[in-house]
Amino acid sequence: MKRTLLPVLASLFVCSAASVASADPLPVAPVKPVSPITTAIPLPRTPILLACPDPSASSIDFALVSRATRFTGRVRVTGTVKNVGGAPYVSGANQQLALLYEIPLGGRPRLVAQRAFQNLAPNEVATVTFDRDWNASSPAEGEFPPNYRLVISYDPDILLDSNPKNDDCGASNNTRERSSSPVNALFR
Ligand SMILES: [Ca+2]
Ligand SMILES: [Ca+2]
Repeated sequence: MKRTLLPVLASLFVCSAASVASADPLPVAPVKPVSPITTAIPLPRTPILLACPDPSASSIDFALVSRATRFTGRVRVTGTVKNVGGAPYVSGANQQLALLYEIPLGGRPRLVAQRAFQNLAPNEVATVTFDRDWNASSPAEGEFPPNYRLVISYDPDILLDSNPKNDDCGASNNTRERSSSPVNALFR
């Protein structure tokens, strides 16, 4: 009797030991204190605006003016010049132009529209538009749509005219080019 009882008691002890072990709460890892970030320099919320006039070729947009068939219609290309500087742009009437070029794939730029602009307050815009027929199933428009280029053109003497209020302080943003492939998406 004693011989058969011992293994049963031993197994009971093992079971109870295991159940006690599993009921133990998991060890909690000590939480490391988060060190405060003292070296990071806070970024400015808005880009630094220079207190000077800066007309820029800010965008080229496409819109469907009217639709004739499934794949054809009339399209408007709009180039937007915006004074992104922190000071007003104040100039003479004929000293600056917004030029819009169409550039076929592998071809030469062709001036398709121009617009004289004059004074621009900060964030004020001037636009130049060009309307044309479009065939989204053609090779020249559907398959290989042209690029459009917006250029701000100044009177060559603009820096010598004794008027600092028309001296563009950012020359790198005076040209923008964009593919017209989004036009074909307007027909889908
Ligand atoms: Ca000037
Ligand atoms: Ca500029």
